[in-house]
Amino acid sequence: MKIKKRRLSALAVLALTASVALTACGSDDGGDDGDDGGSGGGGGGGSSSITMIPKSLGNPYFEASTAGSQRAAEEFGGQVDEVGPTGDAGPDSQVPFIQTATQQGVGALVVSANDPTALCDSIEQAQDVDIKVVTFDSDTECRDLFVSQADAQGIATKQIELIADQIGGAGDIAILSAAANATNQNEWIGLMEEDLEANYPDINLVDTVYGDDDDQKSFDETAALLRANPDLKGIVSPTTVGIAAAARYLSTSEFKGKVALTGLGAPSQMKTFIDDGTVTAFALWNPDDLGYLAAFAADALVKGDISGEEGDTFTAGDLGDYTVGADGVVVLGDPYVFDSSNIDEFDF
Ligand code: RAM
Repeated sequence: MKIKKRRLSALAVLALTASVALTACGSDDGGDDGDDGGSGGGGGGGSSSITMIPKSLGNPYFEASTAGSQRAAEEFGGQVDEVGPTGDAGPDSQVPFIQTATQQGVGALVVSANDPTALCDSIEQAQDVDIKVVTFDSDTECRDLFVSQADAQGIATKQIELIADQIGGAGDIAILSAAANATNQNEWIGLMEEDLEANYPDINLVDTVYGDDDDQKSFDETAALLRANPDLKGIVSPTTVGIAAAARYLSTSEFKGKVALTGLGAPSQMKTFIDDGTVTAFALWNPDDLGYLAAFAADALVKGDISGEEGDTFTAGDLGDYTVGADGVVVLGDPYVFDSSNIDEFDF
């Protein structure tokens, strides 16, 4: 088991919440709060200043990944500042933050992209002035490296395996996704569809809906799905925001225990729903480790230790050594399944 337990203490969460709140104050207009840490690019061996841009602020998943990257920066002697859209995960919602960081002359951007192509003009402008660009969690078609949480095929297969098991291998299911353009969710959905087609003739995917990684929208979409599909046997939600909102809806509805729910969830958000029997099992990786690895990868690029070529190697602190694979992808590890036997051991 590669996943690290108990990485995020209650104290760290408090400190993180405070730092994210402070950063967010200057974020809505593109993050130009005048504090870029003053450290510049750090190319050629200095300290790396990194701007971390999640899909949106306020998602506990990204709060954990930012905490991981800030912990990494303490270890390699750099700085990570988080900026990003508040609530709007639209395709180009991250562009102003990339532009501001470019003007500030940071060393690297670490981005979870809301769209595979919409950020590319601004990312290429950053690269033109030698800013290194690492995507993590959700990729773009333009970047130096993608730090992937796990193999996409493995993530897709695991979720279908879980739902098939939970509905007895037959029946109608639906997907509750994040934003309609999200690179990561769309790749997983495509692979889940292929897996269903090839291996599960008795399971029908009847609908895919989008909650935009917004809690209320995800909750409402769950209610609408169940109204529109009275025979639904299960829901797969490949987003931590979606699965938590769907679980909240199911937990007080007549469908609790009758409609299965699985997908990708944060144990801290899902514990209540495992404990009350709404959900039996779901998967994820450690988002704190993902941010930690992405920051070390960015630092290695800024310092010129790697260029992002296949075969490049670098050390990511206590996670150990990583090798850049084909297409500039670095993989954190395998997805991990959480259920009532282990949920109490995790706090991210
Ligand atoms: C949400 C985001 C993120 C995804 C996780 C599983 O927090 O959509 O991109 O990786 O869920």
